[in-house]
Parts: sequence; C-alpha cells; structure tokens
Amino acid sequence: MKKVGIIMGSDSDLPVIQKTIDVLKELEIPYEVHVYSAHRTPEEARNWSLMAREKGFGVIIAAAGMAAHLAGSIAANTTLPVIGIPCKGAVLDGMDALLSTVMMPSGIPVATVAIDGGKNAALLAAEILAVFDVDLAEKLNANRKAEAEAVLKKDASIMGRL
Ligand code: RP5
Repeated sequence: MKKVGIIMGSDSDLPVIQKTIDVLKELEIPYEVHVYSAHRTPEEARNWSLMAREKGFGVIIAAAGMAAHLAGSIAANTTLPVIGIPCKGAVLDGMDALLSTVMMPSGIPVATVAIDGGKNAALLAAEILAVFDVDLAEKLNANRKAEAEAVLKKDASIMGRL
C-alpha cells in the first residue's frame, strides 16, 4: 500500500496531527511524519515533496497555522494529491490558515479540510488510497457503519432521558 506523508509546519501542530495518526493507525495505513516549515525550512520541505512519489507516498497531508502556505508550497512540487489542514492559531481562530490553505490560485490544487480537521484529513487520504484498494474500502465502509451506530445509540439514550 502507498504511504501517507504527513508534514506539519511546527511541532506545535502535533495535537491536530495526532488525530490524523490515530485514524491512520486504526485503518493500518502506513505513514511518515515530518516537521518541515514552508518559511523556516523551505529547502527541506521542497526536497521532500520533490521525492515523495518516488519514495512510495500516495497522498500528502500538510498541516499549518497562521499564514499557512505549507500545503500550497508542497503541492507546487508534486502531482500527488495534497490535503491541507488549516490549524487554529492564537489570534484569528484559524481563519487566517483556512483562507491561506483553501484559496489556492488556479493550477495547483489543495484539498482543504476544516480548521483543525485532523480526522477528516486522514479519512480523505484513506478514501484516495481506497480507489484502487478493495480491502481499505471495506474498512472505510465498516468505519462509517460504526459511526452511524454510535449516533443511533446516542439517539436512543437521549430519547430515554428527555
Ligand atoms: C506555522 O506557524 C505552524 O504550522 C504553526 O501552526 C504556527 C506557529 O508555529 P510555532 O511558532 O508554534 O513554531 O508555521
């Protein structure tokens, strides 16, 4: 199976990426995590992205906050699908990162998930890999079923209490 490459702009983004890692582990998808910044370590971020396809990655998740150009700059150096996670910062509640990540100019796409959407980033990455992987698609179906059952349990519990 192709690996998921996870890049975060700072180790302060780890709480968001932990949610991504938890889902990938549960689905038994191989991954690799790095801290590379678009502005603090531009060369490392660029070199890693240029080699990503060759190194066996199938999709990349990039998480960054504030003026979050990480996902876009990674996407500029690879034609692998890039999923951007805008991370909440201290000042603008993540709106800065959301707009920086989602508003990519035409030609270089970044699939942007919600602010701090670490879980959805992992699920979207899994869905991309599952296009040609029947076993993984089955795991995703089972996952959806479990989520639906959990909601119905909550429904029954609320109805019993209110
Ligand atoms: C971004 O700036 C990082 O992705 C992080 O979300 C934010 C703050 O980084 P630190 O100052 O905590 O390293 O580049």
